[in-house]
Amino acid sequence: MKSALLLLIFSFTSVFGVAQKGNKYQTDTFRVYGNCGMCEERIENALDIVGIRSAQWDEKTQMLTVTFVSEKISIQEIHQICANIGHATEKMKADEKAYANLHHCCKYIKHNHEENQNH
Ligand SMILES: [Cu+2]
Repeated sequence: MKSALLLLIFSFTSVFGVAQKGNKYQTDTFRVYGNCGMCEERIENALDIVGIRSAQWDEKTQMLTVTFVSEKISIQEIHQICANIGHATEKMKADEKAYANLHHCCKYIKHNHEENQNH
């Protein structure tokens, strides 16, 4: 009888532990510079990784909403991933090479006078 009670307590605590583990999602919204649907695809695909539950980038507002497991990935790393693929964020500059390789419609930096009109 005593051991059955102990078992009951054990199973309760383990179920509670699992439930807690599954609830460590964190959501953040921040600006990621971009232009179009291609940018959206590029950003969301790059963030389709372990530790990130969902990533939604909005073309009109240029805001990224990301839900992630803070134990697996940090918000800094998420900014870094965007920067690495050529998309600057409100905290991080874009990788220059990656930016240079973006499709011309995705180049979000606007110059006062157009230097290259080759498209
Ligand atoms: Cu684009």
